[in-house]
Amino acid sequence: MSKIDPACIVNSHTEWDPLEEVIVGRVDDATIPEWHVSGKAVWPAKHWGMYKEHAGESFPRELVMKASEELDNFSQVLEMEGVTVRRPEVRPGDFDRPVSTPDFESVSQLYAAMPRDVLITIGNEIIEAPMAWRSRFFEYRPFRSLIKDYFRQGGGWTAAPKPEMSDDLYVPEDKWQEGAGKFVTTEYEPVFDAAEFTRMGRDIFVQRSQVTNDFGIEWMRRHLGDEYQIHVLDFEDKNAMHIDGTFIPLGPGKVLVNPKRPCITGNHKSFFTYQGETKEYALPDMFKGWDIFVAESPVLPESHPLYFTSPWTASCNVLLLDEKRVVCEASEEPTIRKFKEWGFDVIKVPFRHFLPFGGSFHCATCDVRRTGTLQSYF
Ligand code: ABU
Repeated sequence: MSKIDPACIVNSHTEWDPLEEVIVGRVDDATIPEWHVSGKAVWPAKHWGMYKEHAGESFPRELVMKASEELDNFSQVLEMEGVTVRRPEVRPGDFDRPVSTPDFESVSQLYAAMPRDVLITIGNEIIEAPMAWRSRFFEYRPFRSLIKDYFRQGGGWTAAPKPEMSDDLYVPEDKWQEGAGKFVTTEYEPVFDAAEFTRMGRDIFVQRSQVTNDFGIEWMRRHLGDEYQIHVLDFEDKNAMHIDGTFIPLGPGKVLVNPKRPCITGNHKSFFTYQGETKEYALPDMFKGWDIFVAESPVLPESHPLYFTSPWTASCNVLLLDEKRVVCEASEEPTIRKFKEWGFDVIKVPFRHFLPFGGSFHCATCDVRRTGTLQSYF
């Protein structure tokens, strides 16, 4: 018999149960992190010069301001849909000052824009992730007053072991080579970003990536224990970082997939055409009978600045308010049309100025409570 209490202030088991309470990030004071091999493994090459020359400076202020307005508007939309929204606390100097520990120094920190990267709610517990970038070592801090408040009200709270982040955690830059299955993080100690895990009740899916190592996945497996099964999926993605732009659960028996990053894990194969080519999508057998929805290509112009990620977050990184309602980026017309064809009610929210910071609606949030109980969907 599970000890999980569905009436707890912290309670979330899937990406699709009805959303009751959520944390929405803040992009205020977002600061350019320093150049490091862990970023080189994922950041688009056209922005490398910015990291090398402007670390410690603000991202373009006008962009930060517009992104911040979009987050405020998104929060209001969620509230109008009946969701309670909480926001982190950003204090002056949180990000634009150097970090120094016995193991490393970094000229700056980053932001509190992406709660999904640093926090994950599993059942009645909020887990703080042991993130892999030095610039994100203290990223839990703007969220601590919220987490303490949830803890006081009965929520569970665990901080995974803080990584040392010495040079031993990273492949040195002169040895680093990009390629499928090549990772910049070693197995020196457990690291993961919370957005690497996606939840479908008792089954949780994760990928080994540039920021999540096998040691980190094993930590999560042992921490969660026998009530959960952790499944590792492999995708064709040499810059892999976070599963929520690649493989997105939409409800029991439904998953959204990124056609540019096919899954290469199992024997349950589906086929689709992408840019004139037939692509194979190979999931574990447990997905037999599931609907595989193929994401539409994003319409974001090539010239749009994306400092951290590919444009696919614009079409894939959606937020479900329940099994019917989905929040999509307002300019992504093909994505909106597809979701309507698939039977969803689409809530259109403008988010183009936020996208440059590395994610969309899923990344910018962290579930605190969704109505529901722990179930098996397979
Ligand atoms: N959480 C951000 C996902 C990044 C990407 O898929 O490009």
